[in-house]
Amino acid sequence: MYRLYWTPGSAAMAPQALLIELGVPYELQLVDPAKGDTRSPDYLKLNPHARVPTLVEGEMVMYEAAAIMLYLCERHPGAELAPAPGTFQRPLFLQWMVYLTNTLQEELSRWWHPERSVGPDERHHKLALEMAERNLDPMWRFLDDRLARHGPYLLGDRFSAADIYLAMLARWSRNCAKPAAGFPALGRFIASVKSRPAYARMLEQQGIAQ
Ligand SMILES: N[C@@H](CCC(=O)N[C@@H](CS)C(=O)NCC(=O)O)C(=O)O
Repeated sequence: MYRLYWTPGSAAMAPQALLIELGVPYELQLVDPAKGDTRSPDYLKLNPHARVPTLVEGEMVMYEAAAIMLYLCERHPGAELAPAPGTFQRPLFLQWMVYLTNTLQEELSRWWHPERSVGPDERHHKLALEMAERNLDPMWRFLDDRLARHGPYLLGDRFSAADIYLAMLARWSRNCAKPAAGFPALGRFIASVKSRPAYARMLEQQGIAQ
């Protein structure tokens, strides 16, 4: 039995959708950073960074959404949500997972939290947001082009956990001047992932309408 600590709309979205895709037993534990849940002594023992998600399985405790995705795919190879080690598409899968978490997610985090880049003075936040948008634009263009030429998924015809991750990150851009959903191939991709029963169920569990 897995236990996933989550908060709505957070980086827990992708691991949560993956647990449902895998069809494995899991329970969800809601933690609300706004109420200080992530700073409670008990939660800090699980995740010293006071962030979500955190995955617990018996004695095993881990955080970092992308690492959780990789671990779950490894634990349940039969679901084929990641190419197996040694297969042709494995390097590409790893490339996408790391690109998404290390590059796209980081820039989106800068958009959501300008104070972490330029400090608490709100006069500087506009510039930080503009910089993040400027950096995000070529990333969305690149992904849109990739999906248009080699899609419909990041691994071509093969759906994988990386697609779940990208759909989550795409949602985080919904309030940007140029949201991911506005790019044609990305828009089709997002609609396709959202139409999967597991992803739709995750959105329902999180109380997210779109
Ligand atoms: N790199 C981490 C980032 C986790 C993260 O920043 N989570 C956010 C929600 S998306 C969070 O817990 N924020 C609460 C806070 O900063 O207090 C991951 O991908 O798991």
